[in-house]
Amino acid sequence: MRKIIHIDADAFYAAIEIRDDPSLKGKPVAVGGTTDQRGVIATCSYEARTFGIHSAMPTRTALKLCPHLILIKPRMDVYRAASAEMRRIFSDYTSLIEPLSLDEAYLDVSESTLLKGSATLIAEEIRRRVFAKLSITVSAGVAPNKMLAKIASDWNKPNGIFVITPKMVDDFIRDLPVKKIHGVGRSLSQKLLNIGVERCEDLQTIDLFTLTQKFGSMGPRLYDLCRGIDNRPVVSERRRKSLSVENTFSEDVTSLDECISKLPELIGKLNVRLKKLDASYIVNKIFVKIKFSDFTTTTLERQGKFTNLESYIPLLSEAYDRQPGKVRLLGVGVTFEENIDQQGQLHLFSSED
Ligand code: DCP
Ligand code: MG
Repeated sequence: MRKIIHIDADAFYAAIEIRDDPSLKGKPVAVGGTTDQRGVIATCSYEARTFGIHSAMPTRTALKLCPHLILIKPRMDVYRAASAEMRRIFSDYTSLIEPLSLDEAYLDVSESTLLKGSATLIAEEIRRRVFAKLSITVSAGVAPNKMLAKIASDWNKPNGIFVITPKMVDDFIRDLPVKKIHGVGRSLSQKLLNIGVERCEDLQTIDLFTLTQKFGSMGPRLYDLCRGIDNRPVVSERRRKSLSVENTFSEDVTSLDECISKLPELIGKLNVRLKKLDASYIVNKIFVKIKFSDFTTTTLERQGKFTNLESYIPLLSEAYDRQPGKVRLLGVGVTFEENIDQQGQLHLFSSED
């Protein structure tokens, strides 16, 4: 039997904004784009939610529902930093962490011996530590699998915890509306309603064969989920070894100069993506990739840490000279230092050195 924790921060972007400007506390606050840019709401405080405002709603609509809504532009860098802090706390309990978004992650703590091996105590401690360190609240769900843990973290949101013990699973799942199952969206839940299925208990009466006939590959999955069975493992994010951006041109590029003129945009995109990674990623090589019109591909890499035009032009020139002619695709990228652990410590030497 596994022990899975699902953590989800409450009104994440908005909570960070309120933390950094306490005068916003208790007010309807939304983070999102302005109306003139056809903006949408990324998220909003629970006060704003009482007006019917929610994520992905056009800002224009939100302001109609609540004219005194305080609208704040997103500060992704700050949210990203907060997310990294949270993950650092999680990593004290397990290395099996599967982030779903900046504010959400599954933790498999089955093997943990901390806090007497109690997943509930671990989840409580994580909630306390996140609040102490970041001054935001997170909700937690504890259950024997991912599906149930995710449902559980939503159960007592905001600032809540809910534990589904193995013994509770059968009773809990029976009453659960099928639309609460991850992957059962509006259209599927309508289809299920059309055949008289509203709760998991109703779904349990349909046999595997019929479910597969009606819902294809989703059938067997539904058969399991409505019984509270979900064997998906928690998969930790593999560390990136490299990062690149490339562009396939609508028309072949015919000279080196023209290739060089395409570089600034590519490098710009690369740098935007690099900024999104946490500080533990250290560039050690840069590379270019060229696909020629005959589909042969060449890449050329060089030691270096600067991702600017001056660094890429000589590389590109050299790679282009291998087969001067028409170019279909151009890419620029970097590889990262690999001897770095999750905490961002550089291990160039083993402990004996
Ligand atoms: N987000 C976004 N656009 C969306 C949904 C979410 O930009 N359509 C961002 C803003 C959220 C963050 O992702 O703060 C996390 O998403 P959640 O769905 O977890 O929503 P919140 O954390 O804001 O609220 P809660 O989890 O309390 O419901
Ligand atoms: Mg959240």
